[in-house]
Amino acid sequence: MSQLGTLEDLPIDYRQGLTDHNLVPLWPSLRAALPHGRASRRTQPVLWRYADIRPRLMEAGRLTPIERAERRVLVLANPGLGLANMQATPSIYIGMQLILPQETAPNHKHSPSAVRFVVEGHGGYTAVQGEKLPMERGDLILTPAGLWHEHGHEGSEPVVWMDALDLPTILFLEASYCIEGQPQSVRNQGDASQTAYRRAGLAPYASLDRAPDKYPLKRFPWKDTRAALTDLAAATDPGERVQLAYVNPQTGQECMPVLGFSALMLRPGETARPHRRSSSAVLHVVEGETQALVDGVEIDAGVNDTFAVPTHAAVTIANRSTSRPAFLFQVDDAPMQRRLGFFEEFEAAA
Ligand code: 1HN
Repeated sequence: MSQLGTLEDLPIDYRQGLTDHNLVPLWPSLRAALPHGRASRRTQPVLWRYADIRPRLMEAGRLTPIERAERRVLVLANPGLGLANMQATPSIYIGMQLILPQETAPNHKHSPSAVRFVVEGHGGYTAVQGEKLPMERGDLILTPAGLWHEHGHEGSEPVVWMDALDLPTILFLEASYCIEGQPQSVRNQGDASQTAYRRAGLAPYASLDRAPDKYPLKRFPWKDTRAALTDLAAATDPGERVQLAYVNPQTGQECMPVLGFSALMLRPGETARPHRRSSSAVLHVVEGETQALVDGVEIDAGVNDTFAVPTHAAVTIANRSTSRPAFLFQVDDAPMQRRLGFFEEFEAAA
């Protein structure tokens, strides 16, 4: 490999002439754009503890009325990417949203796609295109690009959920915008999509005569996800991965276009050693105590804690309990990378 020329190698008036005409030589920047062997990352393996987030979120509830926030959210920002950029990883936006009893968060729709994963509290709901979706702990709610959504809270304690959006990509593409709307008139068939697609393998008969819907199922109850993981773990050999992807039940493909969502279980005492991947991820502990090693950084994540996994990272995740399973929710950008044609899984982790 020969040494590439630098900017300083070039005569100053030549460089000035390039600048004057909005031109840039590639070769001084080629190695930075195409590093050998492994992508260079600014994303740090960072842990956000719920114990650090929760009191500050509750304080935000006292400091900022919902009317002055629209969405009362603390964003989990990766310091390696610049806190102001609101990126947990290059492609994944994560926020923790608080809604207090009787509050509503107004109806809107936008070009980024979002999901909500409920962290605590009862009685919250999201209405999507007139369909009222209950939100209980661990439920996954889809609010895809272009669909009207608003939130409300009919319970008596604070409700907190995690928002995961593809916002960084949509912002990077200079394509992010929002439209505000009148409050939705909610249909009396609440949770209709969950009713229609209650069980994998059963679909509404009439759906066979239609082109696949983009988002036929909008709520995935945790009760069912947890039971499915538990049954799968019991029916597979120790060491085999117990991970279920949230999919479009009509197509079997990922349920959203840019980000992917899955739930995984670690058996008591188990350590998962997933292959290194070209995708980045955010992991959130639903139940149990875990210890992860992400590119050599030790991360102890317990219930409701969240951590970032950079692209190309070497990862192991251990369940620290030898008597109880651990459950995690994963957000990754593998769907976008697959569609763009460069998703890779590398050889076994070291
Ligand atoms: C959004 O629409 C919500 O609807 C939450 O609850 C967070 C962050 C960026 C852009 C849109 C919501 C958001 C968001």
